[in-house]
Amino acid sequence: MSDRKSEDTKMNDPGRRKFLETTALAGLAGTSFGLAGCMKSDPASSNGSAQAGPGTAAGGQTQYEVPPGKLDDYYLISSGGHSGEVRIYGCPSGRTIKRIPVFNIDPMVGWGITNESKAIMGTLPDGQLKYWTGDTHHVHGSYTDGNYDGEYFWVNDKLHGRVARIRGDTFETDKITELPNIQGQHGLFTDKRDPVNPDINHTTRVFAGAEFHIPLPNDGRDFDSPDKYGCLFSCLDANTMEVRWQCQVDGNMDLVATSYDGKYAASNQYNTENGVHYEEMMSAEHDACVFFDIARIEAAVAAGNFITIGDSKVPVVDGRKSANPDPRTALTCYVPVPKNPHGVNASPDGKYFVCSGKLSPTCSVIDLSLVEKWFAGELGDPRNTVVAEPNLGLGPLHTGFDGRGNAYTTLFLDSKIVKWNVDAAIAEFAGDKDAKVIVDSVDVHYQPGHGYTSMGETKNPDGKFFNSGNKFSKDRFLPVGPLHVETEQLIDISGEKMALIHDHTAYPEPHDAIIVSANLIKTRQVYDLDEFPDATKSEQDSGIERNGNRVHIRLVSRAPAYSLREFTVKKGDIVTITLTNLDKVEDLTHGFGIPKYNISFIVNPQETKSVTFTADKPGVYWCYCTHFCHALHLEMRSRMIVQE
Ligand code: RUQ
Ligand code: CUA
Ligand code: CA
Repeated sequence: MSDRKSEDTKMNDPGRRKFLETTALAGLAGTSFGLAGCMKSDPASSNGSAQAGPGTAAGGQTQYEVPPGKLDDYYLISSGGHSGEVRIYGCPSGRTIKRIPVFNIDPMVGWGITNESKAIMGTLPDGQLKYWTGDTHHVHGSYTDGNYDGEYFWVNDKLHGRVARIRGDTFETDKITELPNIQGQHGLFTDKRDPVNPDINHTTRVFAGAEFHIPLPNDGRDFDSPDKYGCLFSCLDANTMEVRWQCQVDGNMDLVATSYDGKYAASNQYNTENGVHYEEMMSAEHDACVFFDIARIEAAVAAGNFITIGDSKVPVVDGRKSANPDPRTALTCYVPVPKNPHGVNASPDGKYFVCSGKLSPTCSVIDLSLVEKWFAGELGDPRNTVVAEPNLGLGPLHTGFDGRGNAYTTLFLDSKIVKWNVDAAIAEFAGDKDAKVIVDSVDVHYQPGHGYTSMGETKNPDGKFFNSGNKFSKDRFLPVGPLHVETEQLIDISGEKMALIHDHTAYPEPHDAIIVSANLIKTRQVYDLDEFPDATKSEQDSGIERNGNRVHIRLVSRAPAYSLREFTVKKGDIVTITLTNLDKVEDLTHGFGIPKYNISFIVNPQETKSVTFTADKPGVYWCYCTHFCHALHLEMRSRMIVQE
């Protein structure tokens, strides 16, 4: 067993940390980022990891422990990056509770294998999956009155430009939409209220920002004329998952935030230069945060002021600066912020959007009431919407809030979380030299990307926890070869000082997540047979139906047996097996695997799923239950005979 204490000492060795930071900076200097030039001495005090923070009870046990038999207080719903999945962790324990296949194939549940999941993922005319890779970054939930209602969660696929919806009652993906004429679907956020009808106080739209500019349409034209490429912001209907409209912008888009009053969505832009190489993308001192006036865009669509692009029927409005010279009619407002900014986050009081500077050591605080003034033609320069720009440290990426007026920003290069006071930052920006902006900082291990607080993206932040999603773990866990696991670190933010509580591992590579109070989520553990039109309702109804060379096997499972002990098909038959699990007991899931046929899936209590394959290999195949279900689980088999 390794010695925790000596590891802590090792990590707190200042020489070691310096080495890391210097290496990171040297790497950047080598690519002429020129960060050293804008780096003052680190304003965040270096107080090291608070290993014995608040919450350490007598006896060495901490209040954060979730003892056997007890449940976590929160669901931490996280993206899984290029695994293409979404994960659920318990918080504060850090225990992995579920991996939800979304854009990937998952042979455990049969995602990408069953006909039902293939229909959601999308198939080509030959029935093969169109894509089975994805890259998930941002998970956001449905809201009612500014709070999570637990009904749905959405996640982006940066790789193929898609948005998926996950049901909050079963935590399974139910719809996937591919967005037309975009690439690099990165930022995603749900709306929280209707901009026109305030009685609609729940989520009805999902916004998606595209990061890469491409020829419009991308059919081979203009490939060598990047100045003609374009980038579209998309709005999906949260209910139907159809794309309602798109808005063309100057530059690209990175992350997305939405206002609590429903009026605005915004996206930070790191490439207002429209560059194709990184030197070009970082040539300007300011990029922008672009605001979308949702009501005006929808009025423009209703008035027919749109085009369509290529084969897509989706209305596209023009949000480029040249098309919007008058703020009083403009669809978009471009607020200049330094420099290649990354995340944009909404403060829970509904007042501010905070854009992290990434290549600038600052965060820009944008006042939404001033954005409204700009759109009313009363502000002039959109830069006047910026009410604070505190200097926080190197590589600020994402910001969370505690509901007590403090913000917590991840510093990628400094490997720190810095806690700062928003009002003090505003006072400092207005000239108050004594404003105490930085409240505290804590080291994380290492290079944090996203950071987010418990309930911090709702009107009801509870100010208890901040999770730091770190991009490098190096020596934090037992090494397992070249690929290290990622570290997620939980920090207690309930006091004045932050306290690092624990590390947990995360398989590469989580980006953003949300921390949702467990009492807001209501899941179901047993399906209803009637939800599945093709369910087989009893053993007597199971059997074989043949129609030419198409054979349909109806099977039911009830522990410890399948309804058919054997079934016979002929070589060349196209076989569909529909399996209904008649067990009603919670947690009584069965599996179904067919050797040599690449078939494996599970059926939960009262669930029906199907698979289709060509019986091209004669012989005997023991279809067996893959999911441990009963004392006779091993005996739970059916024999498929494929006749020559
Ligand atoms: S990103 S590390 Cu894909 Cu949300 Cu910022
Ligand atoms: Cu049924 Cu194992
Ligand atoms: Ca730039």
